[in-house]
Amino acid sequence: PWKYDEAPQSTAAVEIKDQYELFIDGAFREPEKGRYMTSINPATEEPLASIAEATQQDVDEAVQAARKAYEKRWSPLEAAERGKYIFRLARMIQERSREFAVIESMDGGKPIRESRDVDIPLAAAHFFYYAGWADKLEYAFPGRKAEPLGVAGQIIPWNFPLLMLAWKVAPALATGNTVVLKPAETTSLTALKFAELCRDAGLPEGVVNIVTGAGQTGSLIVNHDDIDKIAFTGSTKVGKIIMESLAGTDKKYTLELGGKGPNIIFEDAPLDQAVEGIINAIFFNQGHVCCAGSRLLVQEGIADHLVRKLRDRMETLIVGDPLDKNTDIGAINSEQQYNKINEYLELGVQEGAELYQSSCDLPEKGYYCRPTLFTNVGQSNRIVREEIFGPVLTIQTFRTADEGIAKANNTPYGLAGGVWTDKGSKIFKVGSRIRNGVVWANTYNQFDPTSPFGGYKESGKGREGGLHGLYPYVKLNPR
Ligand code: TXE
Repeated sequence: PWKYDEAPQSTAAVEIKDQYELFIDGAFREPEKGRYMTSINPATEEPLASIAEATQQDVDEAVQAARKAYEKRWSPLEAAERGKYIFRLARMIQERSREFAVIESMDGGKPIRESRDVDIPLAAAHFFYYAGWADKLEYAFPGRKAEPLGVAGQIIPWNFPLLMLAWKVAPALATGNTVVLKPAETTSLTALKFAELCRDAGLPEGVVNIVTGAGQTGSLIVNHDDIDKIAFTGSTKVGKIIMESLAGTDKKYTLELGGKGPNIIFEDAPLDQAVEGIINAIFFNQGHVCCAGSRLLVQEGIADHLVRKLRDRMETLIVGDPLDKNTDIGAINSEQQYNKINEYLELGVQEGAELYQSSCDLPEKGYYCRPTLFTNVGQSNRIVREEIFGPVLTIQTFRTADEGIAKANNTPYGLAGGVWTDKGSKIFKVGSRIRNGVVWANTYNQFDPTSPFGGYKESGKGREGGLHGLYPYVKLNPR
């Protein structure tokens, strides 16, 4: 669905350099302290590239460049001209989508089919969508004048690297802000490739700055005095630290944090379709998805039958090389995440749950994990309450809709979930009582640049996407 039209495809070879620099004020430059981190290819455990680590002076320079660009070059520009640049970036992502997809899969471990068909086209779609808003803000905010905030500091995670960049950069630019963005340390390459596009598109210098580094660099951005807005996607733990750091400042912020999505299957659901939906909900992107349907809630009468069908379907999933077009489940993003998932697998067994894993072969090297089901779990089990962020599904049953809803809501999180039933009225009744930012009906993981996304409770603050995604980047004044 994201293939807007056929953009002429660049035939350039996919290039991964040995070393990547910071992108500040329209040019690539070495980090002030000369420090570099190594990005590992999780499918092979081999080093992929060295990535610059930005320290205080680099972040200062990036913020200064963004401030100057905001005042002199970007906010004074005609809105329609800003829109043209954003369109150009969208188009360039389309043209280079093959290269982006391969780099994304090598750097992060996700199956090439997903980066090719979802991540990259959807990233382009966000730039197209927000480009369209640039000169129509008076219609987005009738009767009010929407002014940019200034410099936005944006920190993104490793599960959808280019897509998360698009979620954040496109609305910021469309509303006249400039950007200092930090990608996640394990997946910086597509953001740096995007930096090349900004340069080649002739985007005014300093409008987009990419500073790479670990959490320390992120916290330099969060605490920088000359940044007006923070947009963060990542763990609830870091989200809380950021919220505390920002208390008492007048920086605006949005946080998109963790989740433990309930996927509720009623007895009258179309079961074959539901099985596909359950598989997609938890195994898409190795389960590294904040809105993953990681808690399956099944109505009692069909539970045994559904679990059997699910196991059969899991046996057909191919786990392996992210660059192989047949692969369903790629590599776990990092050694750290791989260890975290394995600790949860052990914990689940200790908690008394019954573990089932598909019997597929795994490559000898690389961080791979078999698709996993846990049955015989209780509401108080940590594997039910905590975000695992891997291909691990817990299964609970319920008798009545009320019980299903109560279980769905019994979590510190509230990001997304699904409801499966043949009855339209039930979808609306149940859906409206689930305290999640998104509830899908008879489907899962549908994303669209026009739809807002964001959570309740510990899943975050604010909304990104759609018209709502413009709000965090503007101050509204009377006309
Ligand atoms: O996340 P972090 P991690 C969850 C998921 C995962 C767990 C840990 O459960 O297993 O978090 O992942 C930057 N100030 N999610 O440790 O640390 C960091 O450099 C400012 C869910 O990788 O939150 C990276 O760019 N920034 C989530 C980004 O924050 C800081 C996606 C995310 O890293 C920082 C990712 C600090 N003090 C993980 N510390 C989702 N909602 O999709 C780190 N960072």
